[in-house]
Amino acid sequence: MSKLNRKEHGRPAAPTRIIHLGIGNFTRAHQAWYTEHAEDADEWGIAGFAGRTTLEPRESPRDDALDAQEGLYQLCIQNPDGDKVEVMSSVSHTYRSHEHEAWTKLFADPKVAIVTSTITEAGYCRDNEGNLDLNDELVKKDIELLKCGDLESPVFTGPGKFIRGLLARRNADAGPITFVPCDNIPENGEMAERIIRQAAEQVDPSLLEWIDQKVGFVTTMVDRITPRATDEDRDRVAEETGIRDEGLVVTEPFAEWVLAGEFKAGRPKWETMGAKFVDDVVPHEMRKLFLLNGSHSLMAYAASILGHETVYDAICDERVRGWVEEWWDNAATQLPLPQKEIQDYRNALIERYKNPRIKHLLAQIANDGTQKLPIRIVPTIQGLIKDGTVATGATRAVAAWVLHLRGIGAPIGDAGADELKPLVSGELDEAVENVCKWLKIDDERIVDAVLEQAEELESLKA
Ligand code: CS2
Repeated sequence: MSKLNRKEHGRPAAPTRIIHLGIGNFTRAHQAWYTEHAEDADEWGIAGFAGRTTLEPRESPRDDALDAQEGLYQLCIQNPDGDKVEVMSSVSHTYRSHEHEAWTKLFADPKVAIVTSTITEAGYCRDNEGNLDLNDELVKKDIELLKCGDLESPVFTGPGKFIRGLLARRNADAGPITFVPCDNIPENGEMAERIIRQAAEQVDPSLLEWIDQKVGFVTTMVDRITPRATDEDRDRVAEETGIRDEGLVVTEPFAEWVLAGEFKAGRPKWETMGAKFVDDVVPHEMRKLFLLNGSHSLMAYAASILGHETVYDAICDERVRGWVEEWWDNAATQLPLPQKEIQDYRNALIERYKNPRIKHLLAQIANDGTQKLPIRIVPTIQGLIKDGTVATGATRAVAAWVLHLRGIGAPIGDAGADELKPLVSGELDEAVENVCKWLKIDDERIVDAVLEQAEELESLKA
Protein backbone atom coordinates (compact mmCIF):
# COMPACT_ATOMS: atom_id res chain seq x y z
CA MET A 1 0.00 0.00 0.00
CA SER A 2 1.58 3.32 -1.00
CA LYS A 3 1.80 6.55 1.01
CA LEU A 4 0.98 10.01 -0.24
CA ASN A 5 3.92 12.21 -1.26
CA ARG A 6 4.19 15.24 -3.49
CA LYS A 7 6.57 13.70 -5.99
CA GLU A 8 4.16 10.96 -6.97
CA HIS A 9 0.71 12.24 -6.11
CA GLY A 10 0.37 15.98 -5.95
CA ARG A 11 1.77 19.14 -7.37
CA PRO A 12 4.69 20.95 -5.71
CA ALA A 13 3.66 23.03 -2.71
CA ALA A 14 2.49 26.49 -3.80
CA PRO A 15 4.05 29.47 -2.00
CA THR A 16 2.26 30.10 1.28
CA ARG A 17 -0.01 33.11 0.94
CA ILE A 18 -2.87 32.05 3.18
CA ILE A 19 -2.61 31.31 6.91
CA HIS A 20 -5.44 29.19 8.22
CA LEU A 21 -6.21 28.76 11.92
CA GLY A 22 -8.23 25.60 12.65
CA ILE A 23 -7.18 23.19 9.91
CA GLY A 24 -9.84 20.54 10.50
CA ASN A 25 -11.92 18.37 8.21
CA PHE A 26 -14.29 21.14 7.22
CA THR A 27 -11.61 23.48 5.86
CA ARG A 28 -9.92 20.63 4.06
CA ALA A 29 -13.25 19.78 2.36
CA HIS A 30 -14.17 23.39 1.66
CA GLN A 31 -11.65 26.21 1.42
CA ALA A 32 -8.76 23.91 0.50
CA TRP A 33 -10.90 22.33 -2.24
CA TYR A 34 -11.89 25.74 -3.68
CA THR A 35 -8.23 26.77 -3.58
CA GLU A 36 -7.06 23.48 -5.09
CA HIS A 37 -9.21 24.01 -8.17
CA ALA A 38 -8.97 27.79 -8.54
CA GLU A 39 -7.47 28.87 -11.86
CA ASP A 40 -4.42 30.35 -10.09
CA ALA A 41 -3.98 27.49 -7.60
CA ASP A 42 -0.21 27.35 -8.21
CA GLU A 43 0.20 30.79 -6.63
CA TRP A 44 -1.75 30.17 -3.42
CA GLY A 45 -0.60 27.72 -0.77
CA ILE A 46 -2.29 27.38 2.61
CA ALA A 47 -0.35 27.12 5.88
CA GLY A 48 -2.73 25.15 8.07
CA PHE A 49 -2.45 25.58 11.85
CA ALA A 50 -4.32 23.35 14.27
CA GLY A 51 -6.72 25.58 16.15
CA ARG A 52 -7.01 23.94 19.55
CA THR A 53 -6.89 26.33 22.44
CA THR A 54 -5.14 24.16 25.00
CA LEU A 55 -2.22 24.81 27.26
CA GLU A 56 -0.78 21.39 26.56
CA PRO A 57 0.10 20.64 22.95
CA ARG A 58 -2.14 17.78 21.78
CA GLU A 59 -1.16 15.51 18.98
CA SER A 60 -3.55 13.52 16.81
CA PRO A 61 -2.94 10.76 14.27
CA ARG A 62 -4.37 13.09 11.64
CA ASP A 63 -1.79 15.81 12.39
CA ASP A 64 0.97 13.22 12.18
CA ALA A 65 -0.41 11.92 8.89
CA LEU A 66 -0.55 15.38 7.34
CA ASP A 67 3.03 16.10 8.40
CA ALA A 68 4.25 12.81 6.95
CA GLN A 69 2.31 13.36 3.72
CA GLU A 70 3.69 16.89 3.14
CA GLY A 71 0.20 18.37 3.68
CA LEU A 72 -1.41 16.05 1.09
CA TYR A 73 -4.58 14.12 1.85
CA GLN A 74 -7.38 12.44 -0.01
CA LEU A 75 -10.81 14.02 -0.28
CA CYS A 76 -13.55 11.47 -0.80
CA ILE A 77 -16.70 13.04 -2.25
CA GLN A 78 -19.54 10.68 -1.40
CA ASN A 79 -22.00 10.84 -4.29
CA PRO A 80 -25.18 8.85 -3.72
CA ASP A 81 -23.97 6.33 -6.33
CA GLY A 82 -20.27 6.08 -5.42
CA ASP A 83 -17.06 7.78 -4.28
CA LYS A 84 -14.97 10.30 -6.14
CA VAL A 85 -11.54 10.47 -4.53
CA GLU A 86 -9.06 13.27 -5.22
CA VAL A 87 -5.64 14.07 -3.78
CA MET A 88 -5.62 17.60 -2.41
CA SER A 89 -2.38 19.58 -2.48
CA SER A 90 -3.36 23.17 -1.68
CA VAL A 91 -2.27 22.86 1.97
CA SER A 92 1.40 23.59 1.48
CA HIS A 93 2.36 23.07 5.11
CA THR A 94 0.70 21.99 8.35
CA TYR A 95 1.58 23.23 11.81
CA ARG A 96 0.57 22.29 15.35
CA SER A 97 -1.25 24.85 17.43
CA HIS A 98 1.88 25.47 19.52
CA GLU A 99 4.18 26.33 16.59
CA HIS A 100 4.11 29.97 17.58
CA GLU A 101 7.32 30.97 15.91
CA ALA A 102 6.18 29.81 12.50
CA TRP A 103 2.92 31.72 13.01
CA THR A 104 4.73 34.98 13.75
CA LYS A 105 7.15 34.52 10.88
CA LEU A 106 4.36 33.95 8.37
CA PHE A 107 2.49 37.05 9.50
CA ALA A 108 5.69 39.03 8.97
CA ASP A 109 5.99 37.73 5.40
CA PRO A 110 4.72 40.27 2.80
CA LYS A 111 3.74 37.41 0.46
CA VAL A 112 1.07 36.29 2.91
CA ALA A 113 -2.19 38.06 1.98
CA ILE A 114 -5.03 36.28 3.77
CA VAL A 115 -5.81 34.84 7.20
CA THR A 116 -8.73 32.42 7.30
CA SER A 117 -10.16 30.76 10.39
CA THR A 118 -12.48 27.98 11.48
CA ILE A 119 -12.16 27.93 15.25
CA THR A 120 -15.88 27.48 16.02
CA GLU A 121 -18.06 29.94 17.83
CA ALA A 122 -16.07 29.39 21.04
CA GLY A 123 -12.66 30.14 19.51
CA TYR A 124 -13.28 33.87 19.22
CA CYS A 125 -13.67 34.10 23.02
CA ARG A 126 -16.82 36.18 23.07
CA ASP A 127 -18.97 36.97 26.08
CA ASN A 128 -22.78 36.87 26.11
CA GLU A 129 -22.95 40.27 24.45
CA GLY A 130 -20.66 39.19 21.63
CA ASN A 131 -17.68 41.23 22.86
CA LEU A 132 -14.21 39.92 23.66
CA ASP A 133 -14.53 38.12 26.99
CA LEU A 134 -12.09 40.02 29.19
CA ASN A 135 -12.89 37.72 32.12
CA ASP A 136 -11.68 34.63 30.30
CA GLU A 137 -8.48 33.46 32.03
CA LEU A 138 -6.67 32.64 28.80
CA VAL A 139 -7.67 35.93 27.19
CA LYS A 140 -6.34 37.78 30.24
CA LYS A 141 -3.10 35.83 30.11
CA ASP A 142 -2.59 36.51 26.40
CA ILE A 143 -3.29 40.23 26.79
CA GLU A 144 -0.83 40.58 29.69
CA LEU A 145 1.88 38.92 27.69
CA LEU A 146 1.35 40.83 24.48
CA LYS A 147 1.10 44.11 26.37
CA CYS A 148 4.74 43.70 27.38
CA GLY A 149 5.64 43.45 23.71
CA ASP A 150 6.55 39.79 24.11
CA LEU A 151 6.24 38.17 20.70
CA GLU A 152 8.24 35.10 21.66
CA SER A 153 6.23 33.37 24.38
CA PRO A 154 3.22 31.32 23.37
CA VAL A 155 -0.28 32.78 23.34
CA PHE A 156 -3.26 30.48 23.37
CA THR A 157 -6.49 32.11 22.26
CA GLY A 158 -7.62 32.96 18.75
CA PRO A 159 -7.70 36.70 19.48
CA GLY A 160 -4.27 36.47 21.16
CA LYS A 161 -2.80 34.74 18.13
CA PHE A 162 -4.29 37.24 15.70
CA ILE A 163 -2.92 40.21 17.66
CA ARG A 164 0.47 38.62 17.97
CA GLY A 165 0.47 38.11 14.20
CA LEU A 166 -0.61 41.66 13.48
CA LEU A 167 2.04 43.12 15.80
CA ALA A 168 4.67 41.09 13.98
CA ARG A 169 3.33 42.25 10.63
CA ARG A 170 3.37 45.89 11.66
CA ASN A 171 6.92 45.56 13.04
CA ALA A 172 8.04 44.03 9.74
CA ASP A 173 6.13 46.63 7.71
CA ALA A 174 4.85 43.73 5.65
CA GLY A 175 1.81 45.51 4.21
CA PRO A 176 -1.91 44.86 4.09
CA ILE A 177 -3.63 41.61 4.97
CA THR A 178 -7.25 40.39 5.09
CA PHE A 179 -9.10 38.27 7.61
CA VAL A 180 -11.64 35.85 6.19
CA PRO A 181 -13.39 33.99 9.02
CA CYS A 182 -15.16 30.84 7.82
CA ASP A 183 -17.23 29.90 10.85
CA ASN A 184 -21.01 29.61 11.01
CA ILE A 185 -21.45 32.91 12.81
CA PRO A 186 -23.70 35.67 11.51
CA GLU A 187 -21.69 38.52 9.98
CA ASN A 188 -18.48 36.75 10.84
CA GLY A 189 -16.27 39.44 9.22
CA GLU A 190 -17.71 42.20 11.42
CA MET A 191 -17.54 39.86 14.40
CA ALA A 192 -13.83 39.11 13.83
CA GLU A 193 -13.11 42.80 13.33
CA ARG A 194 -14.84 43.72 16.60
CA ILE A 195 -12.97 41.04 18.55
CA ILE A 196 -9.60 41.89 17.02
CA ARG A 197 -10.07 45.61 17.60
CA GLN A 198 -11.13 45.03 21.21
CA ALA A 199 -8.07 42.88 21.78
CA ALA A 200 -5.83 45.48 20.11
CA GLU A 201 -7.27 48.19 22.33
CA GLN A 202 -6.21 46.20 25.40
CA VAL A 203 -2.76 45.33 24.12
CA ASP A 204 -1.60 48.40 22.23
CA PRO A 205 -4.16 51.05 21.16
CA SER A 206 -1.77 52.40 18.54
CA LEU A 207 -2.37 49.19 16.60
CA LEU A 208 -5.94 50.34 15.90
CA GLU A 209 -4.90 53.00 13.42
CA TRP A 210 -2.64 50.55 11.61
CA ILE A 211 -5.54 48.07 11.46
CA ASP A 212 -7.74 50.79 9.92
CA GLN A 213 -5.26 51.27 7.14
CA LYS A 214 -3.92 47.81 6.52
CA VAL A 215 -6.35 45.14 7.60
CA GLY A 216 -9.42 44.00 5.66
CA PHE A 217 -12.28 41.91 7.05
CA VAL A 218 -14.38 39.78 4.73
CA THR A 219 -17.69 38.16 5.71
CA THR A 220 -18.45 34.68 4.41
CA MET A 221 -21.11 32.01 4.31
CA VAL A 222 -19.59 28.55 4.10
CA ASP A 223 -21.37 25.27 3.47
CA ARG A 224 -20.39 21.67 2.99
CA ILE A 225 -21.56 18.78 5.15
CA THR A 226 -18.43 17.05 6.39
CA PRO A 227 -18.90 14.13 8.76
CA ARG A 228 -15.91 12.76 10.62
CA ALA A 229 -14.19 10.02 8.57
CA THR A 230 -14.42 6.57 10.14
CA ASP A 231 -12.10 3.55 10.02
CA GLU A 232 -14.58 2.03 7.62
CA ASP A 233 -14.17 5.03 5.27
CA ARG A 234 -10.38 4.83 5.54
CA ASP A 235 -10.41 1.09 4.76
CA ARG A 236 -12.78 1.47 1.82
CA VAL A 237 -10.83 4.34 0.24
CA ALA A 238 -7.52 2.53 0.81
CA GLU A 239 -8.96 -0.38 -1.11
CA GLU A 240 -10.20 1.87 -3.91
CA THR A 241 -7.02 3.92 -4.33
CA GLY A 242 -4.25 1.72 -2.97
CA ILE A 243 -3.29 4.59 -0.63
CA ARG A 244 -3.69 4.36 3.14
CA ASP A 245 -4.48 7.83 4.45
CA GLU A 246 -5.06 8.70 8.11
CA GLY A 247 -5.77 12.26 6.96
CA LEU A 248 -8.70 11.20 4.74
CA VAL A 249 -11.63 13.64 4.59
CA VAL A 250 -15.11 12.54 3.51
CA THR A 251 -17.70 15.01 2.30
CA GLU A 252 -20.86 15.50 0.26
CA PRO A 253 -20.96 16.59 -3.42
CA PHE A 254 -22.58 19.97 -2.59
CA ALA A 255 -20.47 23.00 -1.64
CA GLU A 256 -21.27 26.70 -1.35
CA TRP A 257 -19.16 29.73 -0.50
CA VAL A 258 -20.45 33.31 -0.55
CA LEU A 259 -18.12 36.20 0.33
CA ALA A 260 -18.39 39.98 0.70
CA GLY A 261 -15.78 42.60 1.48
CA GLU A 262 -12.46 43.98 0.31
CA PHE A 263 -9.39 41.79 -0.06
CA LYS A 264 -6.64 44.31 0.63
CA ALA A 265 -3.76 42.20 -0.67
CA GLY A 266 -5.37 40.04 -3.36
CA ARG A 267 -6.96 36.61 -3.32
CA PRO A 268 -7.14 33.39 -5.30
CA LYS A 269 -9.63 33.30 -8.15
CA TRP A 270 -12.04 31.26 -6.07
CA GLU A 271 -14.89 32.35 -8.36
CA THR A 272 -13.44 30.07 -11.06
CA MET A 273 -14.47 27.20 -8.79
CA GLY A 274 -17.94 28.60 -8.09
CA ALA A 275 -17.45 30.85 -5.04
CA LYS A 276 -19.82 33.83 -5.18
CA PHE A 277 -18.68 37.36 -4.42
CA VAL A 278 -21.62 39.56 -3.41
CA ASP A 279 -22.30 42.92 -1.76
CA ASP A 280 -24.24 41.48 1.16
CA VAL A 281 -23.78 38.00 2.57
CA VAL A 282 -26.40 38.36 5.32
CA PRO A 283 -29.46 36.91 3.47
CA HIS A 284 -27.37 33.91 2.33
CA GLU A 285 -26.01 33.43 5.81
CA MET A 286 -29.46 33.50 7.38
CA ARG A 287 -30.79 31.04 4.80
CA LYS A 288 -28.04 28.59 5.61
CA LEU A 289 -27.91 29.15 9.36
CA PHE A 290 -31.66 28.81 9.87
CA LEU A 291 -32.65 26.24 7.25
CA LEU A 292 -29.61 23.97 7.30
CA ASN A 293 -27.97 24.45 10.68
CA GLY A 294 -31.28 25.03 12.48
CA SER A 295 -32.77 21.79 11.15
CA HIS A 296 -29.52 20.02 11.98
CA SER A 297 -29.73 21.12 15.61
CA LEU A 298 -33.43 20.24 15.79
CA MET A 299 -32.70 16.73 14.52
CA ALA A 300 -29.60 16.34 16.69
CA TYR A 301 -31.65 16.80 19.87
CA ALA A 302 -35.18 15.69 18.92
CA ALA A 303 -34.45 12.76 16.58
CA SER A 304 -31.81 11.32 18.90
CA ILE A 305 -34.54 11.00 21.57
CA LEU A 306 -36.33 8.66 19.15
CA GLY A 307 -33.15 6.60 18.91
CA HIS A 308 -31.87 7.83 15.53
CA GLU A 309 -28.12 8.11 15.04
CA THR A 310 -27.61 9.92 11.75
CA VAL A 311 -29.22 12.73 9.78
CA TYR A 312 -30.13 10.19 7.11
CA ASP A 313 -31.99 7.95 9.59
CA ALA A 314 -33.71 10.97 11.09
CA ILE A 315 -34.96 12.55 7.87
CA CYS A 316 -36.30 9.20 6.61
CA ASP A 317 -38.60 9.09 9.66
CA GLU A 318 -41.85 10.84 8.62
CA ARG A 319 -42.37 12.22 12.12
CA VAL A 320 -38.96 13.92 12.13
CA ARG A 321 -39.48 15.11 8.55
CA GLY A 322 -42.71 16.77 9.75
CA TRP A 323 -40.85 18.52 12.58
CA VAL A 324 -38.21 19.75 10.15
CA GLU A 325 -40.82 21.07 7.69
CA GLU A 326 -42.63 22.84 10.54
CA TRP A 327 -39.37 24.46 11.62
CA TRP A 328 -38.67 25.51 8.04
CA ASP A 329 -42.15 27.08 7.76
CA ASN A 330 -41.36 29.14 10.87
CA ALA A 331 -37.86 30.09 9.77
CA ALA A 332 -38.97 31.02 6.23
CA THR A 333 -41.03 33.90 7.67
CA GLN A 334 -37.81 35.48 8.96
CA LEU A 335 -35.76 35.26 5.75
CA PRO A 336 -35.42 38.29 3.48
CA LEU A 337 -35.49 36.10 0.36
CA PRO A 338 -38.07 35.19 -2.32
CA GLN A 339 -40.25 32.21 -1.33
CA LYS A 340 -39.18 30.35 -4.47
CA GLU A 341 -35.51 30.56 -3.49
CA ILE A 342 -36.35 29.30 0.00
CA GLN A 343 -38.39 26.41 -1.36
CA ASP A 344 -35.61 25.41 -3.79
CA TYR A 345 -33.12 25.41 -0.94
CA ARG A 346 -35.44 23.29 1.22
CA ASN A 347 -35.83 20.76 -1.59
CA ALA A 348 -32.07 20.66 -2.10
CA LEU A 349 -31.53 20.14 1.63
CA ILE A 350 -33.85 17.13 1.67
CA GLU A 351 -31.82 15.63 -1.14
CA ARG A 352 -28.58 16.31 0.70
CA TYR A 353 -29.90 14.80 3.94
CA LYS A 354 -31.21 11.78 2.04
CA ASN A 355 -27.79 10.90 0.61
CA PRO A 356 -27.50 7.41 2.08
CA ARG A 357 -23.70 7.43 1.83
CA ILE A 358 -23.26 10.38 4.21
CA LYS A 359 -23.17 9.10 7.78
CA HIS A 360 -23.47 12.40 9.60
CA LEU A 361 -23.82 11.60 13.28
CA LEU A 362 -26.44 13.49 15.26
CA ALA A 363 -24.07 13.24 18.22
CA GLN A 364 -21.47 15.28 16.29
CA ILE A 365 -24.00 18.01 15.48
CA ALA A 366 -25.34 18.03 19.06
CA ASN A 367 -21.99 19.37 20.36
CA ASP A 368 -21.75 22.95 21.56
CA GLY A 369 -25.49 23.68 21.69
CA THR A 370 -24.88 26.68 23.97
CA GLN A 371 -23.12 28.36 21.04
CA LYS A 372 -25.55 27.16 18.39
CA LEU A 373 -29.12 27.48 19.71
CA PRO A 374 -28.96 31.26 20.28
CA ILE A 375 -28.02 31.95 16.65
CA ARG A 376 -29.78 29.13 14.82
CA ILE A 377 -33.17 28.84 16.54
CA VAL A 378 -33.89 31.71 18.95
CA PRO A 379 -34.05 34.58 16.38
CA THR A 380 -37.04 32.89 14.70
CA ILE A 381 -38.82 32.45 18.03
CA GLN A 382 -38.27 36.12 18.88
CA GLY A 383 -39.19 37.28 15.40
CA LEU A 384 -42.52 35.44 15.29
CA ILE A 385 -43.68 36.28 18.81
CA LYS A 386 -43.64 39.96 17.79
CA ASP A 387 -46.76 39.10 15.75
CA GLY A 388 -48.14 37.03 18.61
CA THR A 389 -47.20 33.71 16.96
CA VAL A 390 -45.52 30.94 18.94
CA ALA A 391 -43.06 29.27 16.55
CA THR A 392 -43.84 25.70 17.52
CA GLY A 393 -41.36 24.30 14.98
CA ALA A 394 -38.62 26.24 16.75
CA THR A 395 -39.75 25.72 20.34
CA ARG A 396 -39.55 21.95 19.73
CA ALA A 397 -35.80 22.36 19.20
CA VAL A 398 -35.52 24.19 22.54
CA ALA A 399 -37.65 21.52 24.26
CA ALA A 400 -35.43 18.75 22.87
CA TRP A 401 -32.32 20.66 23.94
CA VAL A 402 -33.61 20.92 27.51
CA LEU A 403 -34.02 17.13 27.53
CA HIS A 404 -30.55 16.70 26.01
CA LEU A 405 -29.10 18.80 28.84
CA ARG A 406 -30.95 16.48 31.24
CA GLY A 407 -29.20 13.48 29.70
CA ILE A 408 -31.81 12.30 27.20
CA GLY A 409 -30.88 11.69 23.55
CA ALA A 410 -27.48 12.61 22.07
CA PRO A 411 -24.63 12.90 24.63
CA ILE A 412 -23.48 16.32 25.81
CA GLY A 413 -20.24 17.63 24.31
CA ASP A 414 -20.25 21.27 25.27
CA ALA A 415 -17.96 23.05 27.72
CA GLY A 416 -20.51 25.88 27.88
CA ALA A 417 -23.16 23.48 29.21
CA ASP A 418 -21.47 23.26 32.63
CA GLU A 419 -23.19 26.51 33.54
CA LEU A 420 -26.58 25.05 32.55
CA LYS A 421 -26.36 21.65 34.23
CA PRO A 422 -27.43 22.88 37.70
CA LEU A 423 -30.28 24.82 36.07
CA VAL A 424 -31.80 21.70 34.49
CA SER A 425 -31.43 19.19 37.31
CA GLY A 426 -34.80 19.78 39.08
CA GLU A 427 -38.38 19.33 37.87
CA LEU A 428 -38.95 19.58 34.12
CA ASP A 429 -41.02 22.78 34.35
CA GLU A 430 -38.24 24.52 36.31
CA ALA A 431 -35.63 23.29 33.86
CA VAL A 432 -37.63 24.65 30.93
CA GLU A 433 -38.10 27.99 32.62
CA ASN A 434 -34.40 28.28 33.47
CA VAL A 435 -33.23 27.35 29.98
CA CYS A 436 -35.69 29.79 28.39
CA LYS A 437 -34.40 32.51 30.69
CA TRP A 438 -30.82 31.63 29.74
CA LEU A 439 -31.80 31.93 26.07
CA LYS A 440 -33.36 35.36 26.88
CA ILE A 441 -36.87 34.06 26.15
CA ASP A 442 -39.32 35.44 28.68
CA ASP A 443 -42.73 35.26 26.99
CA GLU A 444 -45.03 32.93 28.97
CA ARG A 445 -46.68 31.60 25.80
CA ILE A 446 -43.33 30.39 24.53
CA VAL A 447 -42.25 28.89 27.84
CA ASP A 448 -45.57 26.97 28.02
CA ALA A 449 -45.14 25.63 24.48
CA VAL A 450 -41.59 24.46 25.27
CA LEU A 451 -42.81 22.64 28.38
CA GLU A 452 -45.65 20.94 26.54
CA GLN A 453 -43.31 19.77 23.77
CA ALA A 454 -40.66 18.63 26.25
CA GLU A 455 -43.27 16.45 27.97
CA GLU A 456 -44.37 15.05 24.63
CA LEU A 457 -40.80 14.34 23.49
CA GLU A 458 -39.94 12.72 26.80
CA SER A 459 -42.84 10.32 26.33
CA LEU A 460 -41.44 9.32 22.92
CA LYS A 461 -38.05 8.31 24.34
CA ALA A 462 -36.73 5.20 22.57
C1 CS2 B 1 -23.58 21.22 11.63
C2 CS2 B 1 -22.61 21.92 10.68
O1 CS2 B 1 -22.26 20.31 13.36
C3 CS2 B 1 -23.07 21.17 13.06
O2 CS2 B 1 -23.50 21.96 13.89
O3 CS2 B 1 -24.83 21.86 11.57
O4 CS2 B 1 -21.31 21.50 10.89
C4 CS2 B 1 -23.00 21.73 9.21
O5 CS2 B 1 -22.84 20.40 8.81
C5 CS2 B 1 -22.20 22.62 8.31
O6 CS2 B 1 -22.40 23.96 8.69
C6 CS2 B 1 -22.59 22.43 6.84
O7 CS2 B 1 -22.02 23.39 6.06
